[in-house]
This record gives sequence, structure tokens and C-alpha cells, in this order.
Amino acid sequence: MAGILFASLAVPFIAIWIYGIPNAWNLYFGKGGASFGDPVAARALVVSEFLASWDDYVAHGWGFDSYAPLSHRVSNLPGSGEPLGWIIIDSLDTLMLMYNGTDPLSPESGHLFHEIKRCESWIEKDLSYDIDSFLNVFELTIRMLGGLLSAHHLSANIQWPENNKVNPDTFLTKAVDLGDRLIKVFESTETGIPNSDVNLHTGASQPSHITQGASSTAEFTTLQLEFKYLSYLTDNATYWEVVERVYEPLYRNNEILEIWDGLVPIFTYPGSGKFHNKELRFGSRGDSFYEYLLKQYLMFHEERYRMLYRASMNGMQKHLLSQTKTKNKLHYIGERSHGLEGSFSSKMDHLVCFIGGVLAMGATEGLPYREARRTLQWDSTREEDWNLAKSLTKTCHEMYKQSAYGICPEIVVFQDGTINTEQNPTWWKSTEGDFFVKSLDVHNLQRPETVESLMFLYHLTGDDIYRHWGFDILKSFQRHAKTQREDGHCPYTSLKDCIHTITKADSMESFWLSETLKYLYLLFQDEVNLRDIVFNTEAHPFPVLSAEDLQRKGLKTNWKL
Ligand code: DMJ
Repeated sequence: MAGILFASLAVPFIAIWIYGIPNAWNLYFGKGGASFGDPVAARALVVSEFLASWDDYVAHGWGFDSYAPLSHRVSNLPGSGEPLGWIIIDSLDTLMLMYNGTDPLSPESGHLFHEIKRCESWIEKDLSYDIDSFLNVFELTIRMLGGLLSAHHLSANIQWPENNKVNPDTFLTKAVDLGDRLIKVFESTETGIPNSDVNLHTGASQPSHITQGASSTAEFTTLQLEFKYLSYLTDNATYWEVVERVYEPLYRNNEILEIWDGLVPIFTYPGSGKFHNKELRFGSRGDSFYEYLLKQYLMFHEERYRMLYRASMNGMQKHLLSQTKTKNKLHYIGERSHGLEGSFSSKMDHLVCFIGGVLAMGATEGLPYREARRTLQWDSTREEDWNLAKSLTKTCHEMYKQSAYGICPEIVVFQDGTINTEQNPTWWKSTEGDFFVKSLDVHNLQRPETVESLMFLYHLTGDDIYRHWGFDILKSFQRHAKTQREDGHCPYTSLKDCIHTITKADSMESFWLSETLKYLYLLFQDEVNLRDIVFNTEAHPFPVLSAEDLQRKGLKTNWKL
């Protein structure tokens, strides 16, 4: 026993001798401290960190959509005087999943249940979507409609205490009310491509102010899971029909398959359905267009979307994929601001890190890799996608590991062989030289995309390395983004700077609770059956629907390519 203990302690000291103190410490313990050992303890830690953020919000920000955890300033979203349930609804299914996975006799179980009931009561009694302001349709759909629908789905399936059940209808009733208000936006143009904003009271819509009225392409193509699921639940095909109408003008008017190799520039004019310019990227405003092609196939089994997804992944590999010119040869997805023929930039948003999980799910369709590769449909394309999923997820892990405090900044620029710090003296160079960070990009919003991909890769491979990487990220957040307050609360905040000197930002994004901590929790859960669930882009889980049910309800794709 003593020998084993000694041997295990000796390893880091040998490493210190070889690599020097900081690297050896990071190698064995991660930048955040203790390393991953036990999934049960790791899960308990995620629950306690979730509750640290949540309890502080309940104490000082309850009911408000925007909460500053350090100053306790509260407000609702710009443009809306009224609360939408931004933090409450976005977090509710995380509370439910944690409750479902917690020992019913533990104090945490009672605590989580109490918070679920608090949310249910607020949604039932205090929330009204009759709000006379222009609001972003995409954000409302993925966070609020998505959150209500998954709360409905989970609450119908979780075993609640016999005498104190959570009522799934509460969430569906609100979802229908919100859905009915939101779909007015599809009347805004003849093409069926909506403006970006809608007034929930009047139904009037408004184009985006940013790009001469063009809508973000990812925004109007990331509404489909939510509205199609709403059609399924209500037997009202209207929601399904309106959200699908956007694809025909988009594909036809721009010849996406013929000219763009399946890729889409990030802005589209709703009136004409034509692209605004030629800017191509998998980061902001482009990302979830690709994600929802695959997820519509997975959730509704329509071959059409698999084909479109396939075309887009081929396009990505041909035009946007590259490898660093460093010894690590990391794969990354860059950008082309001036179209397929324009120059290539090695810049990549952290947002792009969702792609590892998507490629892995596209290859395996949710079966563990070992089983998937024995199926008849497995082929060299799936194998390539699978390998790329692993490489890109490794890159995203490196974006944390090679950052100064183990926390990835918002945007990095990969070493494409042309970058040197003499020419760019303000750029920060990562510890192994694979990427650089410009001074405007040093912030961190506690985004989920990397831990999202880790969660998918872990459950598809069973390889503990993904849990180790996720645990390191959790510990880095715990060390640098958490604050011990005098009132005993320990909130988390986004960071203004995670590269030069840790500087806290005094803001908390709802996706910290909705996505980042949920994916971390599921990463440490023993089993997650990825054949049966599809996560919307805000990590709200929906069930995979049966093809027979969909057929019986007459819900199917009708648009022509
Ligand atoms: C989330 O709101 C969604 O995942 C969206 O698709 C883009 N990214 C943010 C979190 O980073």
C-alpha cells in the first residue's frame, strides 16, 4: 500500500524534473487543482456549483432576466420591461435532470425539488408573454420555447413525489401561448423567411438593424426543432409548415448546393431570400444552421436533412478545414469573409467547438462507436467524420489547456505559419504556440460548446479522457470565475479577461446554467442514451420522435429542392 502510494506520488516529481514545475503540475492535476477520479463525486461537484450560482440568483435576482452577480444589479432584457423567464426557464430542465439523478433521500434532492416548484409556480402565476416590445425570435425560441418544451417533456417522465407532482401542462400551455405569438413573424415577408424581431403583443415584426435588414442565417434556420416538436405535441401542423418554408427560397435563390458546396454565408435578406454578402464561418451567425440540419434528421428521420447536412460537411472539409503549422498539427475550422474563392483566415470562435459533438452524432447517429461501426450504414465517410470529431474536440480542449488560466477565450487565431508576435506584439501566444489571442478577444462567457462536445464524445466512446478534460475545465471555472461573498453565496461570473490577468465581468449568461453545467453534469452521468434524445441548440433535451407517429399525424417535409 505504502509502496503504491509512493510510486503514484513519485510520478509527478519525475515529471517536474523533466518538464519543469508549471507544466508538470498541469499535466497531473490540471490548471484548476485536483484531477478527475470518481464520476459520482464529479457529478456532486457540478450540482453544488450549479446551486452556488442558482441560490445566489434566487436570493438577489429572482424573476429578472438579467442579473449581475457581483453588484446584484438586476434588469430585464433591453427593449422589454417585462420578464421573459430568461434565467428561470433556461435553467429549469437542468434542475430537473439533476433532481432525477440525485439520491431522493439526500438534502440536495429536497433542495432541487423545492427550486423546481419555485420555477413552476413563477411560470404559472407571474409570467405573461403579452409583452409590447420587439424581441429576438431566435433567442426566444431556443431559450424560452425550447426550455418550456423540454420542461414539459421531462416533467411528464420524471417520477415526482406522489402528493406533490410537477404538472407538465403548465409548461405546454405557456409554450403554446409563446409559439402563437412568435409565429406571427413568419408573416413578415412573402418568402417566408422571417425578420429577426417580433412584437409579442401586436405580432408586428422588425428587421435587424445591424446589416441593412438582413437576418442572421443561423437564426431563422434554428427554429425548426422547437416548432416542429410543438406541432407534434399539439397536433397543429401550422408551426411545422411555417418553419420549414424558409428552406426553399434559401436553397433555391442562392443555389447553395450548386454554387456554395452546401455552405451558407451568415446574412440573408428576408425579402428576397438572397445572401447579404459572402461571409462564411462556423462561428457566430453560421453555427446552428449546420447543427439543425443534422438534428432535424435525427429527431424526425427525414433523409432530406441528412443529405443537406452531408453536403455542408463536405463543403466545410473542402473550404474551411485546416491544420496548424506547428508540431501538434491541430485541426481547426477557419473563416472566409469573401466567399469560397476569397482569402482564408485561421480565426476560430469558441462557438465552433459544438462541431465535434455534431460530427460524432452525424457519424454514429447516437450509437456507441463500437456498435455504430458494425452497422450496415457505416462507411469511410462516417469514419472520416468520426476521426475529425475527435481531432476537433481535442483542439477545443487545447484551447483551454494552452490558455494562461485553463480557460479558453472567446476567439483564437491558429498558427497558420504566417503569424509571429514581432509583427503582432499585442497578440498573446498560447503555451505551446498553436494559437494566438487578440486583445479584444480575451473575454470568456462560460460558454458550453467544448463541454458539449466532450459529453457526446464520452458517451459515444466510453473513453475517460473526455471526463478528465471536462473536469479540468470545471475546476478552472471554479478557481477563477467563482466569488466567495460575505452573505455566504458563491456566484459565478463571466470574465472580461481570462488571458492576461483574470478580471471578472459581473454578468452571468443563462447558458452557464442551461448548457455548460448541464453538459458537465451529463458528462459524469453513467449512461446517456443518445439514440433517444436530441438536444436543441440551447441544450434543452427533446425526445426522438417515432416515424410512425409523425406519419400518423401527417407531419412531413413538403418543400422542394
Ligand atoms: C447558446 O445560446 C446557443 O448554443 C447558441 O446556438 C449559440 N451559442 C450560445 C452559447 O454559447
